[in-house]
Amino acid sequence: MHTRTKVGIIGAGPAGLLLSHLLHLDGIDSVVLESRTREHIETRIRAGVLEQGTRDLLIQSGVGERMQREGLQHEGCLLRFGGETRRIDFHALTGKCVTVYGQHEVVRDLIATRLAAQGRILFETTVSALHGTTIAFTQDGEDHTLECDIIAGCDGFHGVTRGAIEGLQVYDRIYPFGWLGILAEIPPASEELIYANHPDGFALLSMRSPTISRMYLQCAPDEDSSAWSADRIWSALRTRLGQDLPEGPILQQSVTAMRSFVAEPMQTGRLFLTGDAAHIVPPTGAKGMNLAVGDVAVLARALHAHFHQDDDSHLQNYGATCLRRIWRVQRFSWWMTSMLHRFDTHNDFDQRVQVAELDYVTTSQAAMTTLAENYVGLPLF
Ligand code: RFL
Ligand code: PHB
Repeated sequence: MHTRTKVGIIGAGPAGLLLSHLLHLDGIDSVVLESRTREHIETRIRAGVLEQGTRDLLIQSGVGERMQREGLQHEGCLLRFGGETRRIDFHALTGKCVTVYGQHEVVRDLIATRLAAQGRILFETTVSALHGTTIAFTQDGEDHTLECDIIAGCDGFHGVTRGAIEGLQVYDRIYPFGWLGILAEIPPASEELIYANHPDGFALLSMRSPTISRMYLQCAPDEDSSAWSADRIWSALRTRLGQDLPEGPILQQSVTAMRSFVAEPMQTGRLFLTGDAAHIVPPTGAKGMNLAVGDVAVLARALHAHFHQDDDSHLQNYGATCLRRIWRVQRFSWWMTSMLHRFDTHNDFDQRVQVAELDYVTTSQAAMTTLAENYVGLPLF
């Protein structure tokens, strides 16, 4: 099979799906190629916090209805350290909130909307190579090509498109720890997220719904998640979060390594990278999916100018526009990670400085505002 489209989108994560949706609303044809099954990507548990700008974009583009009904609006979060709990009031400090709504729910909403509009998403279709503006892919064991005007590399951190960028430079930092993520069938033990810095390591209490909790524990980066029995998990959560927790079935547990990574440039010729294909952040700031959405908003605007106004200036500046924001978000994610985790290399002095920083960040109006305005999301443009 040899077909063509205006924009060939590789990857049906939040980035690729949202891009194809925004392009459709703008009358621009696209095809999404996704190596996994629909079921796999609709049940993959990942991010859970949407910035205000992400929420607004989903609503404005007509895919926010279920999120508005089922998502949980959070006006603040709690930081726990040294036996104390301090609250950051996002809404009072910035006038904005975040929404707790699973990434896989966003993915589900986008897939349903695209398919209802006869959008083309090819599942179980793996892209093997790019030849200029031709995408080579395999489906049901057969080789095919897709001819495009523009290619969007939305294929995540392990994708193939980053390798096609000319003069690629990589900037990264690998952290000496990972997160054990747990999905449990218990009502959230707090109305707001709790970020805890404890001598045994970081812990985070989050949620997906009034009956499902999502929690994380700092662990070794290469830790085998099966080494964590249910008893060990509940006991570590209670100790580190410093509060009692009801126990319930653990539905899922897995370990994620932590790293900061930026690839520059984000474009070559007619290929443009978005989301995790170009950058990843440690999850402490809850930024990964939001950054992907930010890139897509910039790319959709640039493609509008390209296809409808014969103006390529936005496309030429795509990477530079995104990278300015990406580096600020990298800084925030690195800072939150450094402030909240235990590092083997820290001595008593470093630990006291860390506690002093948490004390400052939760008492100074200026410092609380800094945290809050980054957490709810910096402006998209
Ligand atoms: P995705 O979601 O990885 O999607 C890429 C898609 O491309 C497909 N693919 C290919 N398809 C065809 N051919 C190929 N050769 C292909 N290679 C790959 C893949 O199958 C996949 O479906 O990237 P995208 O769209 O850029 O989205 C990025 C986000 O998924 C990611 O940044 C977030 O999940 C990060 N993240 C968080 N982000 C937030 O904004 N808020 C959070 O609270 C948050 N918490 C998290 C997180 C990520 C976590 N993990 C598991 C890494 C918590 C965790 C634990
Ligand atoms: C989540 O709910 O999965 C979550 C929340 C906040 C984070 C990271 C992950 O910082």
